[in-house]
Amino acid sequence: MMDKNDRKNMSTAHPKLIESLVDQTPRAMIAMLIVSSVYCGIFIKYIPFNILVIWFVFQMLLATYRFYNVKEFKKHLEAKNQEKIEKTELYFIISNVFQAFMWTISSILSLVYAPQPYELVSFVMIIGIITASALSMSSLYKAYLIFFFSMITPQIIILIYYGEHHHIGVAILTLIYIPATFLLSKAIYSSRLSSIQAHDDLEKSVNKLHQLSMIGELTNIYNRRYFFEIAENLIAVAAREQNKISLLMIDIDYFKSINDNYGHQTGDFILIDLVKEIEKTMRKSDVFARVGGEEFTILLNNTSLDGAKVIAEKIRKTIEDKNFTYKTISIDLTISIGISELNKENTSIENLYKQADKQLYIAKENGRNRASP
Ligand code: GH3
Ligand code: MG
Ligand code: MG
Repeated sequence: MMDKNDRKNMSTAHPKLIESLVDQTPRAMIAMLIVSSVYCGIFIKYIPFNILVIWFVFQMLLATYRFYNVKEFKKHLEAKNQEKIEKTELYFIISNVFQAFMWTISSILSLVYAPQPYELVSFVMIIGIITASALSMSSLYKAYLIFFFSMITPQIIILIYYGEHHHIGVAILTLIYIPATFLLSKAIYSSRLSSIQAHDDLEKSVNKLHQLSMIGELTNIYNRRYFFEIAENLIAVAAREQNKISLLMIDIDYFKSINDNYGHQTGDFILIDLVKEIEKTMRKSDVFARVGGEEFTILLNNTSLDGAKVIAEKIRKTIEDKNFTYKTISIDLTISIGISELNKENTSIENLYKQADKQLYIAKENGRNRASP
């Protein structure tokens, strides 16, 4: 299902479409200046020099503006500023209408100053520009259509009203050319959009897969690998900001005998229920993970050893008091907890983990159902 955000994004161009436009623009502008020079070269014999120079200077100004326009697009895309992107898109469209106006001027100049059939030369040039622009501009389809019609409409008018009879043939050619170019640009646009969408879908799937790989199968909490990844980052931040971090290592007492007495399925159920019970006692900033079959860790952010002892005791008591029931079976169980703290000796997650494991062993040795130290 689409959410509101998706729908809002649909009404404006996909950022990647704008990126592709941004990529194409410099090449398109260089090509435009080359074509403009060729036009000047061909018509310099007929059109007054001053007029040609003014016309060419305007084309250069336009190209300069378009380079600036690209820079604006890049800046606002980076800042994800939708409002500014839309505004830049509008300026892009206006600059294209101006560009169409410049080419219309060029064909009027050739009509006025050059002998027949020179206006055909400028007509063919304009048709070429429209076709090439389908490549560079189709990413912003709306902008392309506006450009297309502001280029082609004056040409049709000029050909029909000011040309000789044979120009009617050219007008008909234009009528065939219009739908063809329309379909061409639409096809380019659609294929770009669908490849971008396919890429987006793939990215989403990869992210989802990554998420799933972080989470354990049975209990739906973070797995060992992700725990080490996230713990490393949190410890780096804590070391920099001189925050306290503590680690609890939890192991179920005599869990093997529960499996042996009631079956593995009962054991699995208890694991799931135990996780839910522990989660209730936790804060948002704590990182809870299953690091072994029936072994769990909780990384306690902003918590000293003394604070961790209080939390460990709370968890221990909760599990001791809880009566686990599966089908008709009622089971009491206890846990042991090893605690360690980030300090001068324990500076890495590996040290912290080793230390907590050592303390867990001591808790087991001292009779289980307890935390150590
Ligand atoms: P203690 O920790 O108190 O020393 O005794 P224990 O019986 O819990 O011993 P230990 O921690 O060494 O054994 C862990 C047992 O947990 C072994 C295995 O049968 C069981 N176990 C591990 N993973 C799972 C699991 O995913 N599901 C079930 N049902 N049992 C598991
Ligand atoms: Mg164990
Ligand atoms: Mg155990």
